[in-house]
Amino acid sequence: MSIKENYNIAKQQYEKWDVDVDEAIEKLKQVPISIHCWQGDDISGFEVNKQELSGGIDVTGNYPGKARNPQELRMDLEKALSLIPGKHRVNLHAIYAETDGEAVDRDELKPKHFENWVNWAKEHGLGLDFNPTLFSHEKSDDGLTLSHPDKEIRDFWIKHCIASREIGEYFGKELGTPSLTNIWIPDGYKDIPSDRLTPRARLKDALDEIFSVNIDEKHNLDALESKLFGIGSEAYVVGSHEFYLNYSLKNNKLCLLDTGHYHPTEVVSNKISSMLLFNEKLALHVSRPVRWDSDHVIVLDDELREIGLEIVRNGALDKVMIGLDFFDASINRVAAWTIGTRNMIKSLLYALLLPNEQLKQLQEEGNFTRRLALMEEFKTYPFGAIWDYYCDVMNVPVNESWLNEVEKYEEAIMSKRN
Ligand code: RNT
Ligand code: ZN
Repeated sequence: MSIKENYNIAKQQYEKWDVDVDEAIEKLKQVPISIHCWQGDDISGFEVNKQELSGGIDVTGNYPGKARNPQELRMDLEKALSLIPGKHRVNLHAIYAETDGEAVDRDELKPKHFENWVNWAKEHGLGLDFNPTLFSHEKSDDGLTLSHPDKEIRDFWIKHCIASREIGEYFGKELGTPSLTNIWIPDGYKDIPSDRLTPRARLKDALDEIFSVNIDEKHNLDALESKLFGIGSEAYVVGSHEFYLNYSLKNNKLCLLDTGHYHPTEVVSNKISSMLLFNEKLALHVSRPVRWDSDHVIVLDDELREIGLEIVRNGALDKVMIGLDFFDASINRVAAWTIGTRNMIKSLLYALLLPNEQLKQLQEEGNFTRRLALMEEFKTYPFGAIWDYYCDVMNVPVNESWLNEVEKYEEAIMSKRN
C-alpha cells in the first residue's frame, strides 16, 4: 500500500473523533524548531584561542567526523535539515563567531563576525537564535561570571551579554524574524554556600545593567535559562529557577525552561500551563536528563509527548519557542540532530491528532474512566501513517530511510575528516 493510501485509512480513524488531520498537518508546518548548532561539534566553536569546554557541562564520546570549521558545520546542518520536515531555525553560540583568524575576545564581538551565518541563513530561509557564551573561557575558570565578586570580571561578561543582544538584533533585522537571545551562566558552588544571597544580588544587578541597553524587541527577544546543578556546582547554582522566574516576570523577559534542569521527578510539561497564564511567551530547551547528565538526545518518551500535548492543547504553538539542547558525541552527530528534531516534531503531531476538546470535556464532567481509556487507546492509533505522509509531503525521507542518507554522507564526507 502507498503512503497516501495508508494515510487515508488512518485519517478515517481519526475523523471518527472529529480530528481534522489535514488541519493538524497545516498547523504543524508553521512550527519552527530552533536547532542548536553545538550538537555538530561538541560545543567546541571556532575561537582562535579555543579553550576546553567548561561550565559544568560535558560532552562524552568521540565518534569520528565532527565538524572542524564553520563550512563543515553548516554543511552538516544542511544535511540534517534535509532530513527534517518543516522550516526551522538555527541556534548559535557566541563561540561560533568567524573572526578571520583574528583573536577577538567575547566582549568585543560584533554583528560582522556572524555575517557568514546570516548569509547562509538567508540562503536557506532559516531564522537564527543566539546565546552569549559564558563558559570555556579563562574569565569563567573559577565557575563564576555575572555573579563574580570581582567587578572587572563581571563587567567583562556584562559587555559580552550586551554585545550578544546586539548580535541577536542584527539577526532579527536581517532575517525578518526576531532572534531569541538566551543567557545561561554556569555560576555556582560545589559545596554548601555560606551566603546564597550576595551572588544572586550581583547577578540581578548585572542583568539590570545588561538590559538597560535598549534593543528593539521587534528584532531581539531576551531569555533567561535557569539550572539546578552542574558538575562542580552541585550544592548551589546562582541562576536558579526561582531567581529567573521572578526576574523575568518583573522585567518582562522570557523564562527559558531546560527540561534537563530540574529535580528528577519534576517535569517541565507540568510547568507550561502555569507559565502561560502569567507570560505571553515561554522558551524551552528540550533535552533529556539521564542520571547526572541533562543533555541526552531526546527520544519520543512520555515526557516529550506530554510537552507536545501541553503546547498544543493550550493553544500555545505560537507562544512557546521550542529550542533543542542536547549533545551526544558517541553517535553520528547529524543523526543525533535528525533523531532529536524529528522526535520533537512527532510529539507535536501526536498532540495535534488527539481529540483534545473532547478529552478536556470529559475531565470537566468528571468522567475519568473515559478520559484515561481514550488517552490510552489513542496511543495505538495509526499515528505512524500520518507521520510518514507528513514527511513525504514535506519532501524528506519517510521513516528510517533517512538513515541511509546519513550513512552515505558519513562515508563520503564525515569519515574523511580525521
Ligand atoms: C547548560 C545549559 C545551556 C547549554 C548551552 C550550550 O546546562 O543547558 O543551555 O547547554 O548553552
Ligand atoms: Zn539548555
